[in-house]
Amino acid sequence: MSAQPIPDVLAFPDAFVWGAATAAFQVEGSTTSDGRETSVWDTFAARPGAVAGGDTGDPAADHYRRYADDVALMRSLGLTAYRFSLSWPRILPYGTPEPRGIEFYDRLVDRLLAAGIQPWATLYHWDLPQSLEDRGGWTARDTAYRFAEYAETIAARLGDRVASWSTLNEPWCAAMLGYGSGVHAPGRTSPEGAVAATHHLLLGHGLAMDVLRQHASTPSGITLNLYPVVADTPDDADADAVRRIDGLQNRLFLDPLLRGGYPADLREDLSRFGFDAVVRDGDEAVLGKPIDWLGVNYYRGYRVAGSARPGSTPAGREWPGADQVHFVPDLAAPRTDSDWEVHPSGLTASLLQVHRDYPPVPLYVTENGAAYPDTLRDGEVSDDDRIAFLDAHLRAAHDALAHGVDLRGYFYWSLLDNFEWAEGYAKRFGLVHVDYHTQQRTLKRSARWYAEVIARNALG
Ligand code: IFM
Repeated sequence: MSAQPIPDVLAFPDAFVWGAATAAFQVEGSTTSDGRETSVWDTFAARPGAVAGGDTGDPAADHYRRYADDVALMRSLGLTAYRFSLSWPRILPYGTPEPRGIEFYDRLVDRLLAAGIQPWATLYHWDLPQSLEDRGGWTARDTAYRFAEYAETIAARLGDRVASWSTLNEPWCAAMLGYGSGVHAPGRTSPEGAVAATHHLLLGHGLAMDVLRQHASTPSGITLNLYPVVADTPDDADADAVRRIDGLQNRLFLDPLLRGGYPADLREDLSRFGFDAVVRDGDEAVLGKPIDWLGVNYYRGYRVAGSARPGSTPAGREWPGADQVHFVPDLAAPRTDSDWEVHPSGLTASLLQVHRDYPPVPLYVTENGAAYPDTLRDGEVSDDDRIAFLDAHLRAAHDALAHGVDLRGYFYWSLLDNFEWAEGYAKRFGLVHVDYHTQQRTLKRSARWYAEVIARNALG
């Protein structure tokens, strides 16, 4: 049989959603305006050495004040959706609704709708109010209930207009980096804390799903950062390393959300960190409330081994119970400015993993993107590296479609250059370059390239 020719033009399905994403703390700035409470990220960034360059949430991209201009930029690119997050400390500081914070999102949503852009709102992208962290943060079960209260406050107000809701963004990061390795806020380093935070975040998700069902008729889901994990060799020890890392990164979240319970092997691995004690009878039914879609954030894959290999890095504290695992670098792969290997086929692999191993659920790539050392010269940012990244990953997304994956949209991370957490402002992920001194926006070459893809609904 002759091989099928690869078509020059790869068309995406009708109504495919083309978006770009941001998150409140990363773009808004104005961290002390309009009654906003301090978040864990404000506190963490103030800690010497926690964030590169001593950067903080100000000025970010000043999106809180410039959102209308930013919506005009989105419109000029032809985006059909904008994925942003809502700031809990602006909306419900110290547990009391703050009209000025709520009105900001009201205006943003209305502005998007007027521009013909679907508002995709995420309830939690890591900016926990500090007063809740002071009461235990996500290690405390009560935070899940406070999260549902917050969801109710904002869904009651925006439920009639938000096109799609997400409860959490990347709970793995919030739990494991925030409470395990401590490289993210609140900067705690306890495996027990990381495990408790994982469960309480997911419990909060389930409780918030109920709230969203009451206040919104539009689809609701959750966003996970999934990584395809492969073994360095066929050894049993390497296979066990895959089991552990795939378990902690992917199955620990996918199974309770889509299959009604935590995987038995992980329950066993994590029992020494008190997992069984935090998961109460009946909780898994709450975690498994039906979702309308699943968001997949994809950046890279992992090659793992059960012992040290040349150039490998041992698993850190963000991998509770996986102390023997080593991450093996792919020296041949190109790297982004974050030093992440570029593996476009890993996007197809992650989407296929969900498609193959779980009950059917519509999928969206809710984040995918890369930092590169962009320079603004004569009013231009010639980021051909980012165009190559985008092109390769969109081809990988298309490949997933060709394999029957129910993929409904793609969001580039990020619309704007922004605060890249512990890396501060040094890493630029945006389609739009931001001069942090003047706040001038400049469309990068990749933005124009992406706009052409959107206009044609096709690559090539
Ligand atoms: O900037 C982050 C975002 O907040 C969550 N996903 C990964 C991005 C790049 O690191």
